[in-house]
Amino acid sequence: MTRSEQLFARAQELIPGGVNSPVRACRSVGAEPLFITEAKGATLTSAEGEDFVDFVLSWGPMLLGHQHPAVQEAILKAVEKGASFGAPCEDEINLAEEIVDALPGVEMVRMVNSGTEATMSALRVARAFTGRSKVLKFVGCYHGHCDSFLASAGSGVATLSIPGTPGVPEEMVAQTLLAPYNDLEAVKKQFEAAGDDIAAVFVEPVAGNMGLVPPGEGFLKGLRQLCDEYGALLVFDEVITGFRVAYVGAQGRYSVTPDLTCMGKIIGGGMPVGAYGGRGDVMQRIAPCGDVYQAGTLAGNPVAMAAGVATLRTLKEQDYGLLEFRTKQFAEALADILRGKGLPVRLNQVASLFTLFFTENEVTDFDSAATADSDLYARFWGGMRRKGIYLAPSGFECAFTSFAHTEEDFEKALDAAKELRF
Ligand code: KE4
Repeated sequence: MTRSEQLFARAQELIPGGVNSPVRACRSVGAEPLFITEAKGATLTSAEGEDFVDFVLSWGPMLLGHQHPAVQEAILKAVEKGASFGAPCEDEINLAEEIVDALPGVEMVRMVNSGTEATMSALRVARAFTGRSKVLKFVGCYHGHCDSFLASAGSGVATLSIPGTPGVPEEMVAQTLLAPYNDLEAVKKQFEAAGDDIAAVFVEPVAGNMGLVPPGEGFLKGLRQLCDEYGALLVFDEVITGFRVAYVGAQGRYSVTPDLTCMGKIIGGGMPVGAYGGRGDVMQRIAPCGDVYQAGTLAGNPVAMAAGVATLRTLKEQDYGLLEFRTKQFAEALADILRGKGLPVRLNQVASLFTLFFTENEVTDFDSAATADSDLYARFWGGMRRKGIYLAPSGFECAFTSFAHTEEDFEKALDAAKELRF
């Protein structure tokens, strides 16, 4: 037994499935997880002492790579002054300032501890502000594990083929309306049928939880128009895309301004942070300013805020265009190698995010993503991991690159792919 196998056996006795988040269990690729002991730059080291080039990056946060010196120093400095105060600290303002300066749609922001908390709180304030109860989401988009968003969700819900989650009351699900991603006509129909009841449209402005699916021409603008027409709030879930598809987020990249924005991942630099923000008049409804209650013992934690501030200030100086170009070259080379082996491959890429779908079809929504061959993905994934390349253990996720990935890292992954046998 390897050390990871031993640890996983022990974990399964104590933790459901041996993991604290289902996607880590690697079930859909027929494998067991590696336990990680250390991460630096773009390298993960497993409990066996083996190194892996990391294309998961903690599911997105580590855009600067692991242990970036500025972030590491900020964390260590902050922790020397105390782990938590339960009272305001200056870095909460500094992080809020960086976010408000960067994202066109954010005038005020509230910190929370995860992406899930961000989306569930944004939904609450959207309902309060509009006085309406329904929410429209897209099939295959994932907005965390709050009840309202678990209808036809992506990520682990899709990977594990969980149709709806027991424990979510029917009445709750009845408040959630669905439309296929990139299908404005379907959204229009939902508004025509229930426009007066729809509080908000939640969307991943670039979908990352059915694999990577970019918004089609005019899709986000069309959502903006429909929300305006019917008085609903447009909410961008930028938990993955914020500070990744551009420093100014997807809202800056595609020039569509949402009413509210949900954030997470990168803004905490690897620490557990989420946030939601947006129009001042909406955000002012939140207590203690207004009447919508939302709170958190550890929200605005000083160590997490310091990591976030250092991350965003460092990212501001990075060349996003260059990383996008390098990622494109790498992803296209990887796709070509696999096509050269006779495999059907569709590549979707935006900035430092990409997914290789093992299908002939263009992938524009969940149904087309689901035509990808999951057995082929599992074999690709297993072969790559055996050669030291760490990819997301599901075809319904995206691959992430970082400013820490070197040309050697990319070469290593391409060499690994060349040696694969299917
Ligand atoms: P968290 O609660 O996991 O911090 O964030 C939820 C969330 C919200 N919105 C989007 C667009 C997200 O991608 C996520 C979380 N993403 C998953 C997988 N892509 C994180 C990994 C996991 O669940 O363990």
